Amino acid sequence: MSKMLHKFRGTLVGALVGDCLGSNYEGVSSTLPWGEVTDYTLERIKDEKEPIHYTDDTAMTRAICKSLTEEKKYDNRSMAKAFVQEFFKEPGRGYGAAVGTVFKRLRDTNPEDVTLPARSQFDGQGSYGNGAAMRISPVALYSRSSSEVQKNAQENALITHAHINGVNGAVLQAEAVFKALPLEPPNLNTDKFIDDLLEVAKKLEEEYEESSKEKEDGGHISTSSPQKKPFLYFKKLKEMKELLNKGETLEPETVVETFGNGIRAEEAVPAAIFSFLHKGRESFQESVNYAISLGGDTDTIASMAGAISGAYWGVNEIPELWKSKCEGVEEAIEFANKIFELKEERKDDE
Ligand code: R7I
Ligand code: MG
Ligand code: MG
Ligand code: MG
Repeated sequence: MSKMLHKFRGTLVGALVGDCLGSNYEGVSSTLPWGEVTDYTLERIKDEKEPIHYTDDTAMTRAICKSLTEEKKYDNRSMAKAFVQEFFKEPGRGYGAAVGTVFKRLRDTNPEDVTLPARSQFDGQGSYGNGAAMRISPVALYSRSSSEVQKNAQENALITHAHINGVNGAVLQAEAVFKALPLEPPNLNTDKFIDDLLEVAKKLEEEYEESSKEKEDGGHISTSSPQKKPFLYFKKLKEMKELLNKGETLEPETVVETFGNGIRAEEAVPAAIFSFLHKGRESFQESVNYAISLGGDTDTIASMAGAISGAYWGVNEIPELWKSKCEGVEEAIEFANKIFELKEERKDDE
């Protein structure tokens, strides 16, 4: 099997097992003792008779895979339709409290512009939840360049998340997966990885400043323009670089103080990238366990850390126990195969 196919499978299976295992703790307010997490993920799940269910993070990831492989291209209308279908088929997968409104509006009004309903969320500021970032890994697999990753991730995020932090969180998570794919473990240059992401964050945040300025210059400050919070991800990535260069194992508390562990994209995405860079260099398993130990939005942080770490390590490095216990592993592998084929075909039209 080609090394890259192995990594495509690792990405989708990694995202899946992170979601399934993390969901056991979603919403715990504090960090979790390492022993508690490993006792659950490496011992207690052995006795599970039923498969460990996936949540909305995976449901939406699968919807993206379905759209890509059916259309054989990136198409935002088809993405929106796939999300709506998936949501109404299984609304009980643990979706964010507000995003259901977007799906209802999409279904009931069938707008020409599928990003319209998301823009009226939260009094017009749009959602800054991590729901766009949590599902984005297939977009990173499908896209051929950083600029394609950014464009597709942004479009995809806008279907549900209009707030700049929700959107940019998805773009950075997609870029992290994209940049992990060509790396050859165990040699991970964390400074280089962060520097590349810093460049992306800087560009995104400058573009946003530029567009806010244009709005003001036009003498019209839109009430629907998202709250200004300049260079938020850039700042967090800078802090991440400093923390990682301390060269010691970092207590989850320190990480949570620095990045947060909540449902906001600006917290969960840095927490996930950090889990990969800090622990994913050792193994896939450590990365996911560490992400869970941060507490808070554990399914989502572990799923995003799992996607990046799976892109880095490949599917064979994901514990067999996890693959045998989580619901939907076969489908994740099939989708990875199909997206891999699709990308191979698209190579020829370059
Ligand atoms: O972002 P979203 O899809 O939720 C994803 C999360 C993940 O943890 C999943 O595992 C699942 O559990 O949910 O859904 P949204 O409803 O758009 O956002 C999630 C939550 O973030 C909202 O329900 C709000 O509590 C909060 N939130 C906001 N609160 C105030 N103002 C998001 N945006 C805002 C805001 O602008
Ligand atoms: Mg979830
Ligand atoms: Mg939830
Ligand atoms: Mg979650």
